[in-house]
Formats: sequence, structure tokens, C-alpha cells
Amino acid sequence: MAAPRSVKTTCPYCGVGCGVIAEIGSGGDASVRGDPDHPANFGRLCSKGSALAETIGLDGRLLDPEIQGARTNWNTALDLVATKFSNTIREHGPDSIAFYVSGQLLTEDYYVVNKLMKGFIGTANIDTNSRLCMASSVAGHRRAFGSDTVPGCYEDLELADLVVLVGSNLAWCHPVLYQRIAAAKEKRPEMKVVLIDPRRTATNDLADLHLAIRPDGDVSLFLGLLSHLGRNRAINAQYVSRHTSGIVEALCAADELDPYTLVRRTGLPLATLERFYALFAATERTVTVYSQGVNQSASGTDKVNAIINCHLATGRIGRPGMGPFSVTGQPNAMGGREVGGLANMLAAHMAIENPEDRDRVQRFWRAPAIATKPGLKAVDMFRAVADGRIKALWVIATNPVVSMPDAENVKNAIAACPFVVVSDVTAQTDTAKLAHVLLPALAWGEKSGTVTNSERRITRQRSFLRAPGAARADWWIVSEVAKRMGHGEAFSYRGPEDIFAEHAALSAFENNGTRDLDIGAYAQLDAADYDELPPFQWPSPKQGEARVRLFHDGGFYTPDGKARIVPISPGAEEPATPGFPLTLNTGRVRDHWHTMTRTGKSERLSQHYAEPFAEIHPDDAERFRVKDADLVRVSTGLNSILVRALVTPRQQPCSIFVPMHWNDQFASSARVDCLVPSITDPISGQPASKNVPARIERYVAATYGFAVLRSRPARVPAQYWAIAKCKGGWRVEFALSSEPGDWHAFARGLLSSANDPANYEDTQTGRRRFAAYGDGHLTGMLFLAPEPVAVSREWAISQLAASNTSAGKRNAVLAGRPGAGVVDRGATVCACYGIGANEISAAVRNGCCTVAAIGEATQAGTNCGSCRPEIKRIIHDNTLAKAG
Ligand SMILES: Nc1nc2c(c(=O)[nH]1)N[C@H]1C(S)=C(S)[C@@H](COP(=O)(O)OP(=O)(O)OC[C@H]3O[C@@H](n4cnc5c(=O)[nH]c(N)nc54)[C@H](O)[C@@H]3O)O[C@H]1N2
Ligand SMILES: Nc1nc2c(c(=O)[nH]1)N[C@H]1C(S)=C(S)[C@@H](COP(=O)(O)OP(=O)(O)OC[C@H]3O[C@@H](n4cnc5c(=O)[nH]c(N)nc54)[C@H](O)[C@@H]3O)O[C@H]1N2
Ligand code: SF4
Ligand SMILES: [Mo]
Repeated sequence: MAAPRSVKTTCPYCGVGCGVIAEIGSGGDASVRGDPDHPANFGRLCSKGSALAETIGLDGRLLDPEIQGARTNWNTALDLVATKFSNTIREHGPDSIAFYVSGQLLTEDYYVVNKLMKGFIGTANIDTNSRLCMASSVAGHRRAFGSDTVPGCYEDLELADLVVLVGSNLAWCHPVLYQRIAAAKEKRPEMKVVLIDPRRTATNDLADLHLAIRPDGDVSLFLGLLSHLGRNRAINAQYVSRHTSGIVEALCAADELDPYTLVRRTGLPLATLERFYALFAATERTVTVYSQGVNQSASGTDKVNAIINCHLATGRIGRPGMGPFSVTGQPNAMGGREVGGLANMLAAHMAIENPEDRDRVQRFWRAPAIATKPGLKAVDMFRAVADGRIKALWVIATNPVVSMPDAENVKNAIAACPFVVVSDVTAQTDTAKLAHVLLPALAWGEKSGTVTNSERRITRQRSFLRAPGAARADWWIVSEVAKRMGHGEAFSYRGPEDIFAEHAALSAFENNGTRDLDIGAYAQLDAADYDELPPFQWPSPKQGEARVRLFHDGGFYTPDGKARIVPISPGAEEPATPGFPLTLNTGRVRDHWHTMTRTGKSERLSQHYAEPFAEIHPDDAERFRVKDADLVRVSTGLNSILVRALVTPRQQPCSIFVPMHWNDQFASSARVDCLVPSITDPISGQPASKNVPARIERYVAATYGFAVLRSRPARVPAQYWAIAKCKGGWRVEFALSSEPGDWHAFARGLLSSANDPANYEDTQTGRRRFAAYGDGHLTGMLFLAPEPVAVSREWAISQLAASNTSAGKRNAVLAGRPGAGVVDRGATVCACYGIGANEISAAVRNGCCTVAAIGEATQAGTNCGSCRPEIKRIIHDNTLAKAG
């Protein structure tokens, strides 16, 4: 029997880039824990990181290449891809093909695919899902600093006296950074946190001040701040004159915003704004963290620069506890930017528009055909697919049918494209379904390479699982296609270490301090060094020192070495859209990752939210006659979807929030990007995914249903359905627009039962229940009602796992409620230990009034801690209820 092994690697989810230790037991079972030595997390993990071991199973994996849905071998598939691409280029030119890649690729994969496209095929038609994610930050950085540089590091979040969080739900999306700030604040309670977000998110738990800003009021808010800094002598004159240009113009532009307009645009009272401005002006150690509430906007780049301007004007940049801080979403959003994965970048932070840079990269690669102009950005790329300009498309590690704006048209465009290749790890995704050729990639745990996190820290991902089936590394797949297209010499890598060394060498090539990205210290590394490579931050040049922070003494990468304080105007006001009185905001939930191809495999992570939903303020619910748990149709000028209503005062009136995760694999009609038009920021090309005029209507169903099933049904014959994994099987929510003629036949079908399931029917209320058994065990339960089904979901799920042979237990099942002495746990709050809201409420009623006390009583919140903000809220709500 093999001895247990442990391997240090990195979490494949968010850009915090936590170090994890994967342990493989003697029986081959894997477990995952936080790496206490990794400088991003020092041992911490969030709910998603903690559940990693649950998502490495092979169910649903793509394990062989497929052509038109039929399994094939690598040679046949690769020959076909190379031939088709070569023929298309010959007939229609290099601009007739496009690659759409992902911030979830490793740096080595990314480097190779970018090299093939920009240096050997000779077009820059390669863009990435980072366009939907980080493009505005990249554009803002380049406009201000002359380079795409994140100046600070995570430690600054702990050293700051003021942390401003703008459009960032850190508690759910960067949970370990949230925990680091929470721990710092506990030690130094005088530390202040301000949250700027239209919603009262879980992150608000940490905030001393919440500015529930009007959607897209951010530019105005930060112009107001700059103006305040100017008027109150808070400008750092020395820093500004030595290291920046543009302050006078920027202040003039900011001063044009009168207080009335400021209040209207931000939706915030002047007194609240003044409070924030005074706090910012008075606090030297300030970090401003921002993510998608800033980037994903038609004014995204201006938002970024409006924030950076305030830091440059005060000289608060690159010193401990200070700086603007764009936190990245995907595990390797930064690595992708480093290798130049965006259509308007070259490799190693060089610029495609710059002839010297192009010449340098071409010489280094010995490339036959360097791209001479920026390629199509994601939205334009799929437009070109739609109108036939792109004739061959390769999608790698992303699911655009779900995540691109105007998703239904993106789907139609891909479906009509003459040749589509998809490389993925999952067999069935909404995008993979449209592929002519499907290529199986190695997944996390199997693949090997590096990623860069939000603080410019490069960490190895190491494999600890054997490659399953015929799956291969993404860099290998791309290199094999490159070889077959005649570029063998430039793509003959032996392993990821060769690619990393080449990337490091290019970053240092003719650099001499002229480019921020320099990891020349690693250009000579060999396989053994690579194996051992500890986490490190860039820049890390061969000569000179590695730097943790940049720009405290200027040294910007502009021609004159000065940063640009960019004059920004508040822009025109968007007129209201008749017929669409609400604003649709979209984003993330705590336990799901994007299109759910991985988190959807974990029963634990699927319990926090098991259904797509729209958060609606109680006033709007009343106005549109929607009750909590009703179904609602959410419509925009483009399309409509059907989701569950979740009525909550955390939402601002006149706006609703719908998560981005649900797709056609998990729900009937919940792809929110079908509703989002492809409006983009004019500078960055990033789509505005967070502010769409919308309306809601209650969807009146004839019957509502809930089922738990041991195996996933082939089909749910209902107008609305949503399915999620649960302990022992699957849970299904559904609704029917009309009653089926034969309820028994319907129940047999859904419960996949040969016999008539046991049933109970209340003719007065119209409620029905069915329970199917096989081998003395419950195989499925079905609850139907003319109103949303009120049965306890957690109790029903627990019945799947329990044995129900006794008549008494069977009766309890049909009664649809817990029997005596059985606790209904309520909706899952703590994913790690499966503790529900009812259990936490009960503990509060029994006298626990702190998160720590709840933890002692129930275990909730004592592992990863991602649920602590919600536990706090339950304590708060119960205390209020008691007081009232
Ligand atoms: N659990 C989980 N974590 C993730 C991910 C995931 O899928 N699941 N994905 C990762 C990725 S790739 C990314 S990019 C990050 C994203 O991380 P975040 O940016 O934190 O996540 P979002 O939920 O997209 O949006 C953040 C907030 O922006 C707010 N917002 C909307 N409009 C505005 C506005 O006009 N102004 C302001 N100030 N705020 C606004 C929204 O209400 C929302 O709460 O998360 C990463 N982490
Ligand atoms: N409305 C709205 N839309 C959004 C957003 C929003 O906030 N609102 N956020 C946007 C943002 S910030 C992002 S980052 C995107 C994310 O959107 P996507 O990138 O489309 O989402 P994922 O589900 O992460 O897709 C990754 C795909 O790669 C596969 N995969 C995983 N690992 C590997 C691998 O190693 N190799 C290969 N070849 N495949 C792999 C997965 O199975 C999955 O199919 O969505 C964007 N879309
Ligand atoms: S915060 Fe959570 S999801 Fe992000 S890297 Fe760390 S463990 Fe993974
Ligand atoms: Mo992202």
C-alpha cells in the first residue's frame, strides 16, 4: 500500500490564490487543507476551497476527444483541428479565425496559445473572459501608470486604517481576504471599513459605513472626493508635483460636478458623502479595493481612474497600508495579463501598438508573422462570429453561452459558426454542446503550472492526481495543433517548466527596467527548480531586488516616468427606459463558481442556494404583487428568464439582483446573460453586466412542485425547473403551467418508478405527495401544491439518506413533515458542517449571542468561516425579533 502523499498547490477558484495542501491517502482518497506557509492565506480556506476534494471526481468529466459527438483519438482530432484552421487561414486570411480563452488557464497554457496566435498565425484575434472581468482595471492601470501594475499587496489590507470596498462583495467572492481584514479589525477596532455597493451584502457585516450608491454613481462619488481633497488641502503637493501630471485639469473637471448633481447621481445624502470624504481625507493609511461593481460598467475605466486619481493626489500608493487595489476574480486573471492574453496586448506586458515591442517579441520568438494590430475584443469577436467574418473558433476553459452578454445571440452565433473547437474538462456544458470538436483537458489536481494572484504572487499548481482517460494539458493540446500547422520548432516544449522559463526570459529580454513585468531571476530555471519553486512576487529581475510594492517614489512606466491623473467628466445621465422601471444587477453567490461546472458537483456547495433567484426589495415586491418564494419572470429589452423571488430589504428599492451562475444544465430558463445587452465600456471593451433596465412579473403556475430523487431525472417535464445535487441524490424545484391529466403517470415519470408510488392527496387544498420505494428504501419523493411548496427541504433530503422501512416512518414521509423528535435544520448556512438557519436561530434563543458562542454550540462557522457574516445576521435578526 502506498504511503500517504501531500502536495503543495493552489486553490483553482478565486484570485486570492490560497495555497492548499492536497493529501492523498493510502487508499487513493484525496483531502485538501489550507497551506499554513502560503503568504496569501496562512492556512485559511473558504467554503469553496474547503470542498475542493468533493469536486475532483470523474462524474461528468470529458475523458476522450470527440468529433461531432463521437469518441475519437487524439491524432484524428488534432489533425482535423490543424487542417481546418490552416485551410481557413489559407482561404480567408488569419483574421478569419479566433480563439476565446480564459483566466482559468495556467500561465504556461496561456503563453503558448497567445504565442501561436499573435506570433505564428499572425492575428491578435485572441481574447479572454478576462475581458468580462478585468479589462477596465487593465485599461485604468495603463492610463494612469503606463503599465498594468497592481501597486500593493495583501498585507496592506491589514495595515490600513481605512479600507474602502467599492463594488466588491469580498465576504463571498474573496473570502480569505475578507477574513484577513476581519481579523485585523478585531485586533485594531479603530480600523475603519467603508462599503460602497447598492446592495447590503454579507460584506457589509464588516463595514462601519455602507454607502448604498445608485448603480453607476461611482464616477461622481470619486469626483466629489477628489474635489473635496482639493478644497480641504488634502493633496500631497510634493508627490503630485514630482511624480504625476494632470492634477489641475483633473481638479477642474471634478469641480464641475455641483452638489445637487452629486447627490442625484450617487443617490446619497450630502451629509453621508461628507462623512466618507472627511474620513478618507483624514486617513493616510487608506486602501481602496474594487472589483466588478467598478469594472463591469459602461463607465468602468473612468471609475478605475477616478479611484486611482484620489490615491495619486494624496500620494497614497505603494506604501504600507495604502493604495488602490484591484482584486482579480479568476485564479490566473493576472497570469493571463502577464502573457498578453487580451486582444489588445502583446506578451510580457508589451504593447501591440508599439512597433519596437512588436519587433522585440518577434525576434525573441523568431516568429514568422507577428500581429500588427489589436484583435477583436470578446463582444466584437462574437459579433464577428455571428456575421460570418470568423469562420473557425476555438474556445478554451470558458463557457460563453452562459457568461457572455447577449448570451442567446452568442449561442446562435456559435451554433452557426462553420468550425468550433471547445477544450474543456466537463462533457456537458452549454458551450460544449455546440462544438464540432471537443478536446478533453486536464483539470485541477491533474494539471501542472503556475498562476499569479491579485498581489502579483506567482505560485505553482502541482498535480497530485493521475491524468484520467485521454485528458491532456491545455499547453500540450495547443502545441500539438501548432506543430501540425507547421510550427514544430517553436512549440517543442518538454513540459510546463520549459514554457515558464521562456516566459521569464521574454519578460527580461531587453527590459533594463523599462517594463514592470520582469521575472528574469527565473529565466534559467530547470525542471528541478520548477518543481520546488516557492511562491514569489514580481517584479523579480535577475539583477536588482524583487519588489513587494511599487510607485511610492514614482517610477511609472510612462514616457516621462510620471503617473497620469486623468481628468474625468461625470458623463451624460442615462435616461430612464420606459417599461423597464427596475435595474437588474448581476453577480455571485458564496458557494457557486461561475457556470457551476465544478461547484455544481458538490452537494455541500449546492445547498446554500439551490435555485436561481431574484432578490427584490419588499416595496417592489408589493408594487409588482410578488410574494417571497413566488416565481418571477424577469425581462429586459432583450429577453426574459424565470427565477424564484427572494424578497429582502438588503436590496435597494427599484433594483433587483440575479446571480450569474445558473445555466441550461441546472435550470429551465435562468441564464441571466440572456438579459444583458452587449453594451461595453468605450475604452476597455468590458461589458456592463450590472446595470440593465428590467421589469418583473409574477409567474402564476397551476402547480408548484418539489422533489428529492436518488438519481438525476433525464428530463423534468415542467415549464420551470431547477435541479441541484443534495446528500443522497438530487433536489428539484419545479412549476407547471397546467395540471397534467394523470398525476400518477406524472409521478411515475419524474420518480422513474415502474410502480405507482405511494401517495397522499388532500382534495380540499389540492396538495399531493408521492413517495417511491425500491428495495425497501426511499428512491424519491414528490410534493405538489397550488402554491409554492412549503415542505422543509432539509428534512426531505434527509429522508433520502435514511432508511424508511417502518410503516410509521413511511407515514411521516407522506405527511411531508418531520416526525416527533426530528429537528428541521432549515436552509443551510454553514456548508462545512451542514448547519441550517433553524439550528442557529435555536442556539440564539438558547442564549448564544456571539458568532463564537454559536460555533461552540453548533460547530457552525468554525471551519472555513465563510458563513460568519450570515451567522451574525441571524443573531442580529433574532435579537431584533426578541426586542420587538
Ligand atoms: N463565490 C464566488 N466567488 C468568486 C467567483 C464566483 O463565481 N463565486 N468568481 C470570481 C471572479 S472571476 C470574480 S471577477 C470575482 C468578482 O467578485 P465581486 O466583484 O466581489 O463580485 P460580484 O458579485 O460580481 O459584484 C460585486 C458587487 O458589485 C455590486 N455592484 C453592482 N453595481 C454596482 C455599482 O454600480 N457600483 C458599485 N459600487 N457596486 C456595484 C454588486 O451589488 C455586487 O455586490 O469573484 C471571484 N470569486
Ligand atoms: N451577467 C454577468 N455575467 C458575467 C459576470 C457577471 O458578474 N455578471 N461575470 C463575468 C466574469 S467576471 C467572468 S470571470 C466570467 C466567467 O465565466 P466563464 O469563464 O464562462 O465561467 P466558468 O464556469 O468558470 O467556465 C470555465 C469553463 O472551463 C472549464 N474548465 C475548468 N478548468 C479547465 C481547464 O483546466 N482546462 C480547460 N480547457 N477547461 C477548464 C469548466 O468546466 C468551464 O466549462 O463570467 C462573466 N459573466
Ligand atoms: S478565498 Fe476561497 S476560493 Fe479564493 S483562493 Fe482562497 S480558498 Fe480558494
Ligand atoms: Mo471574473
